[in-house]
Amino acid sequence: MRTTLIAALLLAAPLPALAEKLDDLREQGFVRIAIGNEPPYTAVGSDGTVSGAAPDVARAVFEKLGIPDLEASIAEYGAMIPSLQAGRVDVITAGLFMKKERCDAVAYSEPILCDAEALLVPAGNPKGFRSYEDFANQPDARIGAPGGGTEERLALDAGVPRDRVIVVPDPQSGLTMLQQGRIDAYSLPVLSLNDLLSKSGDDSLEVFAPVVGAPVYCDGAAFNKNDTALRDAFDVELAAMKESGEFAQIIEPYGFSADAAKSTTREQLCAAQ
Ligand code: 6CS
Repeated sequence: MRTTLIAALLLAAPLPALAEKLDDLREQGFVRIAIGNEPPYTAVGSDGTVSGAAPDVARAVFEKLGIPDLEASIAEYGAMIPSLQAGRVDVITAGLFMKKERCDAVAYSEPILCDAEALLVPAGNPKGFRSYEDFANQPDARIGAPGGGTEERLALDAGVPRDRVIVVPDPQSGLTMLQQGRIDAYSLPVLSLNDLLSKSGDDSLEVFAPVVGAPVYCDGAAFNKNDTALRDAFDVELAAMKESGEFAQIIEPYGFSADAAKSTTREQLCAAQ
């Protein structure tokens, strides 16, 4: 009898935490999200409107949880988790790819946006960049990548010296740095570079994808480890949207595959990289 009672009390424990957190957010009227401003994952219009596949999914889920709006703050990828842990944002909805070190630091939802890695290079790819190792093996090759981002980590892990992995603050800066010859290539996920190149109209550049040897990654919404009850409530609504087709209707116009996200799990992704 005693064990059953303790188990029942422990199982009941999350409910007050969830109810309290949801009440706080409903009272606040919005969820504070961290984004990167990297279309089609995330974007902030000139009028301040927030769009992109990640915020659009989050907006739909939180509406179902009774929180009608989002308040976005733009951050470098490497600053997003510290901001979440410090309580400056409620959730990261930015295409922050799941990998073990991040899965240890935050409470991810189930997968949302999946993509391969790519390189923006001069047309014809004259230096033959196909992998991050290629930059390590060419003594003067400089690769641009987001600070604290996956591509920066992949380049460093492939042996590219720190002084040849150039931190790029945002996609427009990366395009300009490449056009000016300050970097030899710029690395972001495929859909981000396709969007950047198509908007630039610069036919002297091309996208090489996928980067040989780099995994396909998926993101999830990333919650503070203390908010696993909120994360679980998010996942319930996300699963229902995946089942109903609403999830695909949101992300596929941006170029993402609903099937890719549905074909994997947080557990698999967090264990893999
Ligand atoms: O999760 C990351 O680190 C990467 N995600 C995106 C959507 N863009 C670049 C960034 O490095």
